[in-house]
Amino acid sequence: MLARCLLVVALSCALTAPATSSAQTRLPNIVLIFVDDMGYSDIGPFGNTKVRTPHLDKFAAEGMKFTSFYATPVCSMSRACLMTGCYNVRVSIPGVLFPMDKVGLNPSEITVAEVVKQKGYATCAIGKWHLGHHPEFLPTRQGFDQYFGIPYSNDMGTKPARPEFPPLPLIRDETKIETEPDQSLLTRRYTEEAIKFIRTHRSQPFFVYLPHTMIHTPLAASADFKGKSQMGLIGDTIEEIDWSVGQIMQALKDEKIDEQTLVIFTSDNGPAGRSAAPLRGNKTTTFEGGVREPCMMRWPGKIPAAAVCHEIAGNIDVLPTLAKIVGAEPPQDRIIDGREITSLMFDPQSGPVREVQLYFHGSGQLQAIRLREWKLFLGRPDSAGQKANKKAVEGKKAGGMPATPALFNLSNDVGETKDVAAEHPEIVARLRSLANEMENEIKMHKRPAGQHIDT
Ligand SMILES: [Ca+2]
Repeated sequence: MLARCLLVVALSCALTAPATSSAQTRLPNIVLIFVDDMGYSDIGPFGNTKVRTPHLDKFAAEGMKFTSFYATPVCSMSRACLMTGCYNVRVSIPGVLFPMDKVGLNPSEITVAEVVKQKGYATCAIGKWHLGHHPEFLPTRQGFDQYFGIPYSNDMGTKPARPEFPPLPLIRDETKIETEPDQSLLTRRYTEEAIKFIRTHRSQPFFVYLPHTMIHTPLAASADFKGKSQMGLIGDTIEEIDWSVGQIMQALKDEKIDEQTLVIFTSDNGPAGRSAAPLRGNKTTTFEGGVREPCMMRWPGKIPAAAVCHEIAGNIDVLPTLAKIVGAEPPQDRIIDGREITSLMFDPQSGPVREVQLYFHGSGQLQAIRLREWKLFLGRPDSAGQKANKKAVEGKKAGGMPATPALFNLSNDVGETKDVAAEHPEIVARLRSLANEMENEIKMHKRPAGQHIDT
């Protein structure tokens, strides 16, 4: 009887063996595409009808769009969030790092690359790092096996006209291999590097982090794209990014690993000097147009196709989410602000994971807080951040930061047009109190940036 039972068990195991074959139990590859300065409505899946983004349209049809996915108003702070799972203020990374700065992401921070490396992932960063350009801060010191790219923004060189800056460096790993590279070729070169890495590491789990230099100014597109869009040079660069996505998806298909690969596509902040309509404001502001980004995720068989998730999520959730997916421990010895959002990825109707979002300005000032549908601008006294915000949006019909508390209901007013603070004093009080509490906690438990010491 026992023998017969064992035989039945053995047979049933044999019959179900394909479900546990190595191809299906292998940890998924991860490709994280992070565009610079791409606004909420810059691509077809998020309502742009001028640019042609067929590859991103297909991506949306095969994956999930996130409509409340938060970055921050400017470059370095978003990358700090993405790499650490924390608000940038907690890890003391300012809004934007410059070539003369001596600070960078502290080498003691545990990045998302270091998290997946616990599980043996091959890792590479290709593009704009912007978390410190001194050797001790480079991607190769933060969990990435390889690095290729420009370590900060592409307007921080001697062209177009910033004589105070050194020539823009193009770095491989930790070595400067070129200066002032032809920027019209960057999207293409980054894409080729990513595809080479994918093909070389097809037989092991890999993590490709691809933070594009485009579509940050000075804009540049290769000859195949320049002058081809209906939206000027910015449209050309967007269409080239779309091409890049298509090339990467094709490489994954060619290698027969696209079904074992999670691809995430998003951006670091709102559009520079352009509209993010229907959102208010743009880059540098804490209006939705400055910080709410297009985001899509694709993982066949795991993430439902043509799905939309409206719940709050953002850059700070990427590290805990990828840790969950690869079965690694997120850092236990420090506070992580983000949450793992796999429940949303697998079922967008499964209910909120994170109900609160804090809106820090590049100056470090906490300017607003969102709790579910309610967003409160704290209306703090005139500060550097408030002045900077006002300056940034003047003449763009966005208006400056509200000088007194202003409440918006994002569920019916995503454009932040109607201040309803006077009608809901109890919600204003609750959100103000929550903001103070969360800000104080971060101040108490913030961690220092890395400090470069000249030798
Ligand atoms: Ca940016």
